[in-house]
Amino acid sequence: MQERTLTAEVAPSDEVTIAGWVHEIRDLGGIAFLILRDRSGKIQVKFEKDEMDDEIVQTGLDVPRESVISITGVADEEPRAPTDVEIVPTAIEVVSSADTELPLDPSGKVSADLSTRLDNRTLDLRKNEVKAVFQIRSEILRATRNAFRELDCTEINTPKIVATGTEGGTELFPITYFGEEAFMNQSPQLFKQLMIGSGLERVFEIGPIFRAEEHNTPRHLNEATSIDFESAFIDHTEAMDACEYVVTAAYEGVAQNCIAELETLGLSDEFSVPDETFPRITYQEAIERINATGEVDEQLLWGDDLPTDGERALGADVGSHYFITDWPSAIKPFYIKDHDDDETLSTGFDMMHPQMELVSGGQREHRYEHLVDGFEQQGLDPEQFEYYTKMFRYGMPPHAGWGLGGERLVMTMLGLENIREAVIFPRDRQRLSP
Ligand code: AMO
Repeated sequence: MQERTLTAEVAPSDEVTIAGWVHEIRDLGGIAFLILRDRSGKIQVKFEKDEMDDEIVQTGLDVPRESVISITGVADEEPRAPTDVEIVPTAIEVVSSADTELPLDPSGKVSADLSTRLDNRTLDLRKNEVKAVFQIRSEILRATRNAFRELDCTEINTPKIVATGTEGGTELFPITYFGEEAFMNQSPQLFKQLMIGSGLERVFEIGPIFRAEEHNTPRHLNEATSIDFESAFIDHTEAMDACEYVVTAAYEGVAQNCIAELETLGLSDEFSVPDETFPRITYQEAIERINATGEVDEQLLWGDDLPTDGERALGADVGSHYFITDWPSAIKPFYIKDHDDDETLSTGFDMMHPQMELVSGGQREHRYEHLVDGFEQQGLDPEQFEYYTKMFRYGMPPHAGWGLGGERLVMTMLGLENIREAVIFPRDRQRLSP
């Protein structure tokens, strides 16, 4: 490819070739301006009609908006230009012409509904405020990975095509695998636990999870990104410490490295990194506080799941990220260990943003007999999970961990109204393409 200078790097008196999208053309009569956009920003290109080659002027002013063009020219200082420099072209090439009618206006002057935007994500991402969300998402993943490394974790990748599910039998997507029934994995849960016995001891994974749930809500996806952590020789309280550390590191990364993006989203003033210690309240206290808010139709009883309106009422009451601990064992999965001194009480925890659940985790059942009993109690056939349970007979240390919803982290951090805004190509009840 011909050498290309990014618009942000163009300095006065440089002779450069720039390439990107036609953002805008302003024809003022004798003089016209084309604004060219690339990943670094925008630059003004000046056409003085009487003093320039007709063909260059014609090409530059006739090219449809959003076409990809390449321009060679000399940069001049120009205080009236948006970046204080403008290019006077000596050559112009239309690299890829855009249709004159676009399904979505990338300048954002004409607004589009979410469905049209998702159908045309390529054009939608040309808007700065949409691009900013995904640049921040990228930073969140970088900062998260970095935090896990600081915690001495090894990054792993586990299979997404599996023979059995773990998070409740009804939420699996079945597929055909060489004539046999298989499923898209709901969680790396069992695999990350298997790595605890391997000697890696501390692992993390950032990858897709597939949930066939019927929910069609602003905070559920059928394909989501799970940020999973698992560590040997820690209990549930230390797993919560690690959770606080990773989530605050994600906020810190964004605060430090996404200043322009936060500004684009109008969040510069209100963005703040949460305090690293999140309040830890028990499930018992949670239901009492929810009941006291009067926001739920029926008073919650021990053993009830927390309804969405209850979670919201409690979140408003607490006002920051917080944990709910000590859940009734009966409503936590088989792989979560009960308290040693009270088998009705689980070591499972949830980490909540005031608006919704972000994380589930707990200390794991590492004692073989208890684990097998747990499968049976949950109506799962332990034989189907033999590949997992048998490793608990060959030296499995106590361990704990958690799973964090990547999109929910992005959504709550940026105050997005719909989780689909935090995924480039969301999968939901209505959407299988693009
Ligand atoms: P859980 O099922 O609670 O736990 O999932 C963990 C976190 O993942 C996110 N999440 C989702 N986000 C968007 N759409 C969905 N359909 C969806 N489902 C889950 C949430 C949730 O808190 N194996 C355990 C974790 C563990 O114990 O380590 C698990 O999967 O933010």
